Amino acid sequence: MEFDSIVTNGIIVTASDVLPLGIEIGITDGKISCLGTSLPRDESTKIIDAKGAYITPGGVDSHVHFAQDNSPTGDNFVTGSRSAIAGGNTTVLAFASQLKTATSVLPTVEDYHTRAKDQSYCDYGFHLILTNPTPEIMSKELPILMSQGITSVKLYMTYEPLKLGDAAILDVLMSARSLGFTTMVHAENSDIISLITSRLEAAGHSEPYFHAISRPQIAENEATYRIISLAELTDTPILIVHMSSEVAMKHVRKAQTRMLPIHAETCPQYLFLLSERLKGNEQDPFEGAKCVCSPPLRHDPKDLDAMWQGIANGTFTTFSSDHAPSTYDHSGGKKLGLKDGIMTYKSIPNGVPGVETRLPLLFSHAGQEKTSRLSLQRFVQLTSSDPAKLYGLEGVKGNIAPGCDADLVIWYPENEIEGGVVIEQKMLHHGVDYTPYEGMTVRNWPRYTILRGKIVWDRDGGGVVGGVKDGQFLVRGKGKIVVGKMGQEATGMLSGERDYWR
Ligand code: DUC
Ligand code: ZN
Ligand code: ZN
Repeated sequence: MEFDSIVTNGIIVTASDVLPLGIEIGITDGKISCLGTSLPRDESTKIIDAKGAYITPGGVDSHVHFAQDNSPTGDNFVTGSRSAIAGGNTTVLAFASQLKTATSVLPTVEDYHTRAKDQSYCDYGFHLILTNPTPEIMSKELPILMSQGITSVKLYMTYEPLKLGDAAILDVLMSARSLGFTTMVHAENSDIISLITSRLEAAGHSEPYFHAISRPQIAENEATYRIISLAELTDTPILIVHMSSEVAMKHVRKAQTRMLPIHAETCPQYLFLLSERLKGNEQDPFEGAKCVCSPPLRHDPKDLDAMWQGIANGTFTTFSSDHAPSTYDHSGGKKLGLKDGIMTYKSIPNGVPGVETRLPLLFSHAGQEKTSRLSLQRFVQLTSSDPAKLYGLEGVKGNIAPGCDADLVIWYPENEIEGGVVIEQKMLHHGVDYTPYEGMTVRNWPRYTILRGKIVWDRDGGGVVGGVKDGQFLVRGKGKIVVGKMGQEATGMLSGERDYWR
């Protein structure tokens, strides 16, 4: 057997195993053709030496916002995907967002295709944000999109221009059940947030810190319980995105214990950052705007610990960046919330950047030591293999196995980077002008990112060495249920009771 390249001298980590040092990866035509020892080679075979370091699958960041109209100042596909590969990602799933007034989503998706085509350093796909799921869209257009590889949607339970009421959510869940697309949900109670927001406004509390006060954990808790109930009623798998609080996470855990197909995602900001970051400082009282995201950063270190527990014990299926790129020092970015010296948290665009730092931040805590917060296998599950399964990329992405795309991250040998890597805005490749992780130290960083057999990131040999035409649109299949199963009666229902109305 002839290989185009062989990755040698590394420790391969998959979702299930940490293989012994020295198993080699043979790559042909951009795909992994075999794993083995002493693979045959000749002078034409390219040898990539991992120098004894860990090798993990290329990251699948299943929740990023690139080139969306509501964040015009940050990343387009070129800068966002450039940042992605520099942080070890080979796949991103971004969003195509329907306007509430749009009665067809096909032009929306076409538009997003033009925003990405030939402008991506890594492979990419789209989730569709549904803000107006008309019967026509659900019955005629969703099947078309699914046949074109867009097999997931995101729904919002909050934000006036985006949110759906329970009736519309139920309609979408019923069609998800019959068509087989994956449904992601932003779960926060909109009316709780509105009530507190108007009362804060009346009391003159408008600084960025009050963003966290306006969206208490109970808002996430209620909406999480509600969406799980709607999913249970309709027997539909869901994924609750960007979870931030233990109370809400416990509903997920409980549902999973009952084998309901309820998946959950958390993000770096909910493992590493607290609401005190929303307070400004003397030099810049508005600086907290950099950390405005929703759900908001929580108040107590115990909140972070609870999310870490969900990471380790399997409650979370995916760990995504929710990279939401708004430039800080820009009148159309975060500074929309600062006019004539008056701070208005309500007007600050939501979200933090993080596509490049996601993998190094989590990898820093993954390992086989007692002090590790998660195993290396969990790291792989959360960051690549499970998002690939959930979003219809199993067998293609997220695994180091024959037949899969040769998408790999080669890290530095442990302890080779003395003192670790200090995260600084100036070393990152995104189009945003800050990182919320400035000054934090991570123990390792991707030395190489390999996309379908090609080195696209070589930290010591030129940095970004891939091109904007390297990334391909991924025609995804139907997502797989990773947790639980369908086909159970909802609590209190008789066997077969749903058949009366389904
Ligand atoms: N939801 C997201 O998914 N990202 C950023 C902000 C938000 O509300
Ligand atoms: Zn959201
Ligand atoms: Zn998001």
